[in-house]
Amino acid sequence: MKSSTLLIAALLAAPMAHAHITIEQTSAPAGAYQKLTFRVGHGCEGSATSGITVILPEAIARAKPMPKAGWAITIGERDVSWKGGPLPDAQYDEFVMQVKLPAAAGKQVFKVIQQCEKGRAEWTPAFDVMPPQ
Ligand SMILES: [Cu+2]
Repeated sequence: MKSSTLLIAALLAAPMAHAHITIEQTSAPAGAYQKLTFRVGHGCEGSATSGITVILPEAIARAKPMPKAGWAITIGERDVSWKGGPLPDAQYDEFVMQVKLPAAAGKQVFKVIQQCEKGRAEWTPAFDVMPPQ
């Protein structure tokens, strides 16, 4: 049973070594038109990424995604999706959008669903809206 215990320990530790899906930019003033770059550091436990859906926080009304070769974009009421690739687990890529930040300062949390050829993962990257300048 010792080897299975080690395997479980390795699986629990593995995600900590990754970048997950994060937002490159960290903060900007309220009311600004802001570029957000969602960074995809790996797939789903080795499986290639075939889709990314970004669900907007309540305070952000809409987003304009940047076109991306090899990926089809869908713009929904509260979300933006890219489907295509696939992006191999061993490669890195970025998905970009522009949003209008809310008038009030505060932390905005996005929900990102990563769809892979096998399995999926969910992330909650955050962005800080600073007081207007
Ligand atoms: Cu990770």
